[in-house]
Amino acid sequence: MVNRLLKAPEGPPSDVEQIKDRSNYLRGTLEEVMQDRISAGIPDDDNRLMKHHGSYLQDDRDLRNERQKQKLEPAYQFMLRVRMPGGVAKPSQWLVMDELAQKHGNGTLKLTTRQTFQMHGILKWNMKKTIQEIHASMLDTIAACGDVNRNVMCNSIPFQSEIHSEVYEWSKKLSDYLLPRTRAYHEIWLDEEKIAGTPEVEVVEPMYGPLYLPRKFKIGIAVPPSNDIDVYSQDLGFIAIVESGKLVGFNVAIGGGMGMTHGDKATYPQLAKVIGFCEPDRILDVAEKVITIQRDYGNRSVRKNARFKYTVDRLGLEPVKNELENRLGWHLDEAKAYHFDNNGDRYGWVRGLQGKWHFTLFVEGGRIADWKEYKLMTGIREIAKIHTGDFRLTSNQNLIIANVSSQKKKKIIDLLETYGLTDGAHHSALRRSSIACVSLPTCGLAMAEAERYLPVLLDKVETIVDENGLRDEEITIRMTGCPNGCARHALGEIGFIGKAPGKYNMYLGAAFDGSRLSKMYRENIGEAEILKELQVLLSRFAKEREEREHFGDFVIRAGIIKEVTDGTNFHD
Ligand code: SRM
Ligand code: SF4
Repeated sequence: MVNRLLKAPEGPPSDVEQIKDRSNYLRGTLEEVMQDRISAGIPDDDNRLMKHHGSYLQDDRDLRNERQKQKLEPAYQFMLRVRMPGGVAKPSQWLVMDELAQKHGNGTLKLTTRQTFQMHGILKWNMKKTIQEIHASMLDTIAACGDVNRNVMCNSIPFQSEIHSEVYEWSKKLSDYLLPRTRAYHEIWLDEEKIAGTPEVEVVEPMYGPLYLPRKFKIGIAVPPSNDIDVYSQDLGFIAIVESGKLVGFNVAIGGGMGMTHGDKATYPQLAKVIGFCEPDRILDVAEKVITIQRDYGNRSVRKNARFKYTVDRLGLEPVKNELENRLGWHLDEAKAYHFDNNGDRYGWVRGLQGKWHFTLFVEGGRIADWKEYKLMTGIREIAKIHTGDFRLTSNQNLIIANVSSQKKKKIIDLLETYGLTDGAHHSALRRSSIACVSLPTCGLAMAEAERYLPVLLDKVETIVDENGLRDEEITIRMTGCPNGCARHALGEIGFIGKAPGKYNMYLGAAFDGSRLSKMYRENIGEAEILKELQVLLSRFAKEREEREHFGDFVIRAGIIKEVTDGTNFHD
C-alpha cells in the first residue's frame, strides 16, 4: 500500500533497474555465459546480476597495461564474498575457505569490514565448483553483494555474556529472513532442477518484488559499550539494550551510509539516527518494513542517490518513522539510554563464559596470507585443525580465535608462538586501530592504493608517534582507495581517501566511538605532505590534549577542524 504523501523520485529507471527487470529474478543469461569458454569474462549485464550471487568480475589491474599492449583481454577473474552473519565460522569452514583460496583463488583470504571472507582471483571455469564447495561447508554467497540486504553484522565479542550469543542468533535470523527467495542461485550454481511454475500467480519475491531494492542495504547489531560494527554507518542499525543482565530489546537506528563521490555535494556519508526501541522478537518485522519503505520510495533513477540514507533525508526522519509504524501496525517505544566507548577491537586473551578463552589476533588489513617471514595463513590453518571452538571475523578486519577450552589453550598458544601470530602488541596502538579497504590491484573502482600502502605509511607515522610519546594511544586511522568508504573512512579519527595514484584527501575529527563523522582537512596530498601534517597534529595533540581526550575530539576543540553535525553538512 503506497502512502500518497510520500513519493519516490521521478525519472527513467537506471540501467541496473532495467537489467534486474529483464533478468527473470536474477537469472539473466548467467548460466550460459559462465559456460562460455571464449572469454574469461562475462558481459556487463550479467556481471550486474552476478553481484546478487555474491561475486564480481574483476581484472588484475597490475597487469592491465601490459595485457593491453599485448592485445590480450584483461586478466579477468572473479571475487567471491561469503554470507556469514556476525562473522562466525567453524574451524572446518575456515579450512574449506583456506583450501579453496589455495586451489582456485590467489592463495590468500581477505577478512572484510563486514565480517566475512572474500576470495580473489577465481577463474570463470572454477566458479561453480568453488560455490558448490562453499555450499557444502554450510555457508553460501547468496546476497553477499547486490541490491538486497547484505551480510548482517553483529558485535564480535564472544565473552560478554549470554547476551552475545542471543544477539548473534538475531543476526542470523535477520540474514536468513531477508534472503531473496528466487531459486536462481540454486539453479545456476547448485544444479537445482528448474521447477516449471505459474509465474502469473506465483509471488516469487514477496518482500523485494521483481526489481529488488534500489541499492544495497546493510544491517548491523551493536552491543554497547562496543560499537565495533559502526552501527551508525548502517542503513538499519540495532543497538542491544541490556537490563539486569537480560536482553530487553533494541534501539532502532536508520539511514546511515559511508559512500560518496569526489566533488559531488549531492552525495555524502551520513549517520543513522535512533528512532525508537523494539522488543527482540519484533526486529524481523521492523527490518522487513524498513526494507519495503526503501523498496517503494528509494531512488531508482539515479544510483548514486539511491541508498536509504538519501531516501530518509529526502522524505524526512519523522515521515519515515510514521510510515514504518503504519506498516508495522504498532508504535516503536521511546529509545532507551545506552553508551558506546569505542568502535575498535580489544586484542589478546580474555576469559569468558563457562571458562572459555578468546584470543583476538591482529590481522593487518584483514589479509590472510603467507609472507616470507610471517606464515599467518599456515599458522591459522594449523590452529583450525585442532581448534574445537569457533572463529569470529571482526568488523575491524581482525580475527578472534573464540571459545577455546582451558585444556586446548596451551596448544593454541604453542601454535601462535610457533608461527609468530600475536595480538600486535609490539606495534603502535595506532596501527592496531587501522583499517584499509582492498583497493588495488583487484578493485575496479580504486583510485589509489589502500591495503598495500597503509602499512608502509604507518611505518613512517609510527616514528612520529614514538617521538611524541603516543605509542599506546589508540587513534583510529582508516584508508580507502576511493570515496566509496569500504573501510568506513568517515568514522576514523584520521581518514584517507584515494584521489589519484599516491594522492589522498585527508579527513579529521570523527569520534572514537563512531558517533561523529570526519571532515576534509587537506585535499589531494602525497606522502611527504601527509607526514608533515601528522607531525604537526600529533605533536600538538601530545602537548595540548586534555586528560583522556581522544584525537578526534581534540582536533575539533583546538579549532583544527570544524565539527560535522550531520552528513548533510559534511561538505560545508
Ligand atoms: Fe565496499 C563497492 C570491497 C565494505 C561501500 N566494495 C565495493 C567493491 C565490490 C568494488 C566494486 O563495486 O567494483 C569492492 C571490491 C574490492 C575487491 O577487490 O575486493 C568492495 N567493501 C569491500 C570490502 C571487501 C572492503 C574490505 O576491505 O573489507 C568490504 C566487504 C564487505 C562485506 O563483506 O560485505 C566492503 N563497502 C563496504 C563498506 C563498509 C560496511 O559496509 O560496513 C562500505 C561503506 C558503508 C556503506 O555501504 O555505505 C562500502 N563498496 C561501497 C560502495 C559505496 C556504496 C554507496 O552506496 O555509497 C561501493 C560502490 C558501489 O556500491 O557502487 C562498494
Ligand atoms: Fe574499492 Fe573504493 Fe571500496 Fe576501496 S573503497 S574497496 S577502492 S570501492
